[in-house]
Amino acid sequence: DKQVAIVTGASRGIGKEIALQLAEKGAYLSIIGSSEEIHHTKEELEKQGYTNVLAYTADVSDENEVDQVVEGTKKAYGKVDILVNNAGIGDFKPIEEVTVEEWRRTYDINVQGVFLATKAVLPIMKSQKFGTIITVASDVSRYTIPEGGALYTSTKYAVQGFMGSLAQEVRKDGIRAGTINPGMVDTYFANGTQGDPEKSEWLKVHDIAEAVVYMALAPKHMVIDEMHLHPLIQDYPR
Ligand code: NJP
Repeated sequence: DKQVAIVTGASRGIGKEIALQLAEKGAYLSIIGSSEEIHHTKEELEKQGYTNVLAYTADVSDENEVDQVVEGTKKAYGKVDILVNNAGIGDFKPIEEVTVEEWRRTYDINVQGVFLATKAVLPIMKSQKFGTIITVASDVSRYTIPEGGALYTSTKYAVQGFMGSLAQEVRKDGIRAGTINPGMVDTYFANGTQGDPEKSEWLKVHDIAEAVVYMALAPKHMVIDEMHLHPLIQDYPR
């Protein structure tokens, strides 16, 4: 049976690789990014022979746009088996330099975005009596970042709590919910450049995507609550 997956933040970085690896496993995809770049991801997937891909320019913090993606996916493929809440942003600076707008925008994307996509897929997953919801949170949900990390860290603690409680709420409906918690990954995150030689020892996008695929396609009787993955060179007191 084909698996239908929605992946948010698939324009680049981790989400793009998750989309590719799910496509390699035969999944039908809906991919979301806030920029036009999402259509390039679709083109790249098509070039590799993966043609069951719907691409949406949508902001995960916008309820109507998220609802349209989920409705469009259900209409095209008839179901939704997997939701990967991957879209996220981070900006690191001392808290007194963070504006209220930056605070709100980070919460809108990192926290409200997870809430909205989850809320939109739940009725479909409940009617199927099956579904897997995975949120790419962060390894920082276990520790603190001493310099400039208060805003970002707080959003990832929030989604960790959200997903933990959600998992218990939806278990009776046959739905699994869990988090993938990466440490430093070589992507465009926080104004970075993917492939930067200085990040040679960081995790790579395929490391995280493999963990997501493992969780998403795990046997139905098994629940993986959370996975924490970080580079050997990175560790913090836990
Ligand atoms: O970052 P990046 P990652 N609506 O910047 C999309 C977490 N994480 O892959 O909007 C919809 O390369 C954006 O697409 P576009 C992190 O918190 C990372 O590293 O079109 N999509 C792009 O595809 C995040 O949750 C590290 O530009 C939106 C993607 O999000 C996840 O990993 C460490 C959007 C971001 O790609 C993926 O981040 C960690 C919106 N409003 C956690 N805004 C790390 N890299 O070190 C952005 O602990 N996107």
